[in-house]
Parts: sequence; C-alpha cells; structure tokens
Amino acid sequence: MKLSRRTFLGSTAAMLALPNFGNAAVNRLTASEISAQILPSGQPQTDMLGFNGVSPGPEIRVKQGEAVRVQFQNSLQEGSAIHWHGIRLNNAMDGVPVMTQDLVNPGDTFDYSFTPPDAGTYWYHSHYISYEQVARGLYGPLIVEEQSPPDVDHDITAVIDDWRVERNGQLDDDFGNRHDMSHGGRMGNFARAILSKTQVQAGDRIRLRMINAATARVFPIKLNGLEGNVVALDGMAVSQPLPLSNLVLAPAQRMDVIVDVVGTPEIVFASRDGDYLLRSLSVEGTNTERTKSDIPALPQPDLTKPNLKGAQKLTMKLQGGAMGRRHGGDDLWALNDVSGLPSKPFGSFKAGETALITLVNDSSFPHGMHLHGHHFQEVNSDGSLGNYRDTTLVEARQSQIIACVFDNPGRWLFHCHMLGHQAAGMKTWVAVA
Ligand SMILES: [Cu+2]
Repeated sequence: MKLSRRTFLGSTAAMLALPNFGNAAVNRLTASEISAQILPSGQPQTDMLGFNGVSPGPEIRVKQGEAVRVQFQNSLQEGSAIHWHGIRLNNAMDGVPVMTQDLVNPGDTFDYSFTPPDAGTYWYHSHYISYEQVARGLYGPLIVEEQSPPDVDHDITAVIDDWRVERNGQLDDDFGNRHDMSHGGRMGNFARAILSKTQVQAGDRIRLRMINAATARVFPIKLNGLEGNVVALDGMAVSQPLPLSNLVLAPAQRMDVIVDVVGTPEIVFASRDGDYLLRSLSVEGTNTERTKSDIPALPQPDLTKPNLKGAQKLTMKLQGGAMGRRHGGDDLWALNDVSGLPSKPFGSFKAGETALITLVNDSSFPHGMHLHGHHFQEVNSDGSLGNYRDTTLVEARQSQIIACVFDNPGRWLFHCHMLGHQAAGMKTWVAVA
C-alpha cells in the first residue's frame, strides 16, 4: 500500500505540536483499549491498544545492572503477554504464551522481573496475536543505560511505525488479511516517528535511539541536518562507529546514532517513491559550549565469543509466500518445510555451544528473522564476524549466515518479525539445555 503523501504534507507544523511519550518510573503496565492522536492534530483520533493509556507505551529506563520489575495488568478483552525484545533474560520472563508462560487472560496480571545484562536500546511488545496487537499499538521502548553513558546533550528515543488508517481515523481492521500475509505483510498508509523529545539547540550532540515497531515495513532511513555515526545496532554497541549511510531498519530492529546538530534535524523514510518525512526536530538557540570532536565508540558488549571450529552447522530455508516455490508446510509460509511450531526444535544446543546457521531466503520477500533470548553475529561475506543483532534482515533470494553462542538455557522462539508471516507459519524454536 502506498503511503499517503497528501495526508502527510499538509501536516508538518501540526505534527510538531503532538505530545511525546513519557518516561516516569514504570512498575505497572496496563494494557487497554485507548484512543490516540496518531494522525496530525485536527484529524480524527484513532482507536488503538496501548499501555498505561498511551501508544507507544511509557519508556522504561534502567541503568545496566538494575532490575526491571513490572506488573502486567491485562485490561484488554482478550489474552496477552509481554515480550522484552532483545533482552537476554530468563526464559520464564520471555513473554511467549504457552512456550514460556501461560496466556495472561483478561483481568489477570503477570509479574515480570529480570535484570538486563546489556546496555542498549530495546523494546517491549505483545507476543499474542502479535500481528494484530502490535499493529494496534501494544508496544513501548525499554532503554538500558550504560554505567557511564556517552557525553551527549540529549538522549532521544524515536519509535517509528506505520499504520493503515481509514478516512475516519480508524485502523483498517482486516488484520488477518491473507493477501497481506502472503506478500510483504500489512503495510500502513501513514508513517511517522514518535519522539521522547523534539527541541534541541544548534551544535547539540544527540544520541538518537530509533526503534522500528512496524509489523511489516522495512524503513530505509536518512537523517538530515545531523552529522555523526551509528554506534549501536539492536541494542549492542558496534565495534567501530559506522557512517550514517545506507541506514536500514527492518521490523523490530533498533539503531543508535550519536550525531551533532548541523541543520534542521529530520528523520526521513527514504521510500522508493521518494523521501517521506517521519519527524523533524525544532532547533532553538545555539550550544556554544560543545566543541567538535569525534563520535566515541560505546562500551563494548560482553558476550561469549563463538567457537567457530566446533560450531554446529545448520541451514534454515525461508519458504513460501506469493511467487514462492512449493514447500512442505501447510500454511502460507514455512521454515524447512514446516509451517508453525514443530514438535521437535529446529536446533538443540548444549549451553555455551556455538552454531553457524545459514538462513536461505527461498522466497520473493525480505524477512527479518528474530531469535529470542540471544544475540548473534552476522557473518560477513569474507567470513569475518560482523555486529551483534537479535533480528537479521534476509533479502529476497539472498542468504545470511549467523553465528550464535547458545548460552541461555530454555526454549526460545526463532521467527520472522514480519508478524503476518509469523502468524502464517514462519516460526520455529530452539532448545538450549
Ligand atoms: Cu517474513
């Protein structure tokens, strides 16, 4: 579905006036039906799902080593559960109904408690009927600050999403649309970035944490009016700060940049049909105290190094969809000829074991493959190990090898984060003992 340029272009000024999401201390997340001003002010409100009355839900922010303790209250009319995306946590806290916990029924609560081991940008979202609950807004940011955070003037979170909105402001409620599911997934007709803060000074140094909360859309991103580097991907610091070019956020992926304000900052979706402004920041005044300096690397993540020589080698074929070859599964999508969760895991690992997994995309659509409870490294084409990720984008007809140390005991989902694909078969699991 094409993004509606007309809806958007008339509304730049109005969007600046929109409220941002809050980040008060959070010890309870109540999921409920809400009304939100997703469209620019002056246009109708949208019935959605949210946490504590808002979507995105409140930003949870802790220091590395500090516990997250949240009571989830389900005030929806259907079950739900919260997945803490990208956190290497205890299996019982992973928020996957049936696999790691019982479904939290309407009116019930569930206590989540874990201590994130890694600093970085994460997020939480529903993991039940997620292609619908997440698309309706049931998610929020989870930020784990470094013990000594980098020296910046602003630490800003940007949650990026698209919605399929009708003229009356309501979400198109055809969430289970099989045509969407067999293609790229449910694409919205309106997109924007919701920011924790929008006012800066010229010359300020900003850490911008971008989260793609969309259930299907891959966002190529351009940053205007800003100069700097990418410093983290999927929460984990990159080994060397990367240039601000060819930025891509697949669904569920995150990217932290540290940038200096050199113009009017804009977060732009570089769509195939041209640039689409997701949000701009307003610049007032000049920071005269900040002197130019290189962007520092963040403290490096402390994960077990893979043992590539002794690695278990596995292949996962990503199959199905429109214009795809026949496969052995019984739904639109399959992994290794199985649609939906197999009775036996895709892989079984002894705790601490390294695996090299070749993801072969034998379909005509990209897939953002997400592994729970672990981060893995993308293997570069020259065989060297790349940056850590918890979600890797495998383009149509391409392959991606990942190296993972399976050191977190439990049963973990491994699935496509184009959530309609997941619902139509593209999921499996691994066992770590
Ligand atoms: Cu997919």
